[in-house]
Amino acid sequence: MSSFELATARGTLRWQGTAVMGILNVTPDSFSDGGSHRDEAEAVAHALRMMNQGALLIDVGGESTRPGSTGVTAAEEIRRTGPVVRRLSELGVPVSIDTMKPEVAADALEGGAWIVNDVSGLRDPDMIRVTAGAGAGVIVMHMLGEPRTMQEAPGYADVFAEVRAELLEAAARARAAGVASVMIDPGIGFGKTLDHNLELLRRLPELTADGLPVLVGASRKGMLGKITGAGAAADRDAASVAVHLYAAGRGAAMVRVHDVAGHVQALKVWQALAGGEE
Ligand code: HH2
Repeated sequence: MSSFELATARGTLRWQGTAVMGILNVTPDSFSDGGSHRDEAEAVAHALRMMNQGALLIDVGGESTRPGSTGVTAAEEIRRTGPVVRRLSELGVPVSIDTMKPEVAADALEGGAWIVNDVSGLRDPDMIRVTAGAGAGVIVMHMLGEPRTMQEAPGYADVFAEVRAELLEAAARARAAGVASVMIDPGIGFGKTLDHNLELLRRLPELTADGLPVLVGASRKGMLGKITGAGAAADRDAASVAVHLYAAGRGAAMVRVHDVAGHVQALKVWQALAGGEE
């Protein structure tokens, strides 16, 4: 089983095999859990529940990036995420901030966050500056276009080659600016058809071969609805476990999930079996 490490100024995350990142959306409109954790106390309680269930860290997001969403201002995003990030940090919970905005990242890092999770793949140069300045780690995700329009007929000449090249380029920019810990993520569902998503997942070993830890986030996403016919996002937890076990088998260092308990249980069994094969 591979070992991974993300060193940040706040602390170092170390793990073996595939770790679980718990999703905490403090938004009114996220596609699966929008509106359920708007109250600060409830959001913190949910995060602590996920940590008790075995999450390694909590990803706090204040802006939905579901297909078609139009975004919110930095001030509104900070209003949603700032207090929750601060409370979780006081409680010793490692937090990543899921944002495309340097102002929001800066506020979260000041409030104790360890890692910036940027679904726009560091398009804004200020994001790298803010992250490097705070000694934070970064997750670079691939997205084609922007959430409002990304699912309108996404096209690539070679999806795997393009996604890989963009991720490596952004990771190199971050490293050159002094960001020590970088994780990459192919961005399942972000400007991708079902076939694009499937190819990216099948070819994960080629992405992990580049030496950077790889995160996969397919939890409850539309591709799982397409495959299974499960229309409601909340009905896709078994499908989420299936896709993430597949990713674990292809070297994913971390999976980003809503159902932490189910994933931790499934990964323990999978790792007990797979570990014995080595
Ligand atoms: N997916 C979502 C949001 N952030 N970050 C990374 N690194 N990888 C992902 O796949 C990813 C992400 C979208 O899912 P969710 O947060 O559940 O929904 P919404 O954007 O509607 O809040």
